[in-house]
Amino acid sequence: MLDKKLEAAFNDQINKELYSEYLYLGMKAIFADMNLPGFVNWFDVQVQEERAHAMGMFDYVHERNAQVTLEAIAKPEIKGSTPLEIFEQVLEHEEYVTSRINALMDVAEEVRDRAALSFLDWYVKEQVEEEANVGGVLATLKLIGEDKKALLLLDKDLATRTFVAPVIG
Ligand code: OFO
Repeated sequence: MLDKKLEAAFNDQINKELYSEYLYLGMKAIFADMNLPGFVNWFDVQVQEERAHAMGMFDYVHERNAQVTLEAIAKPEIKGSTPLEIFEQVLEHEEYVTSRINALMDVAEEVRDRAALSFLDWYVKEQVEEEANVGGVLATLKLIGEDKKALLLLDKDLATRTFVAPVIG
């Protein structure tokens, strides 16, 4: 059983993970329009990761004999149009998600749910990786500037990213 306040916080985070999936799907479409298949691949992996993050919580809520309540997923708001601007938004978004995972941990702490805290540790570590991964691409994009050849080299590099289904919890 989950405390009702914690159950609501988990449901809110499931919605945010699904929004992340939708946001990255929107970004994938922009890179497809730019003819940058490596970036498309990078976002495709990101989309799958976000779905896995949402499903990890979805399954956990059920495992705790609590209820999943799905809400509407907001329209993704993509602010920029260049690779650099889009990755600035991705980093900003991941920092926001980190803050939400921390807020979820705060609720688990408040209701003294040690099992949930232990489960959420995985997400805390995952957010460190997410921010590092995005920050790496962003740093490279800043170095590249207007150099189109260098952008195509980065695109080739991003084409090698693969999705590995995470073992959550
Ligand atoms: Fe689910 O980590 Fe990104 O948003």
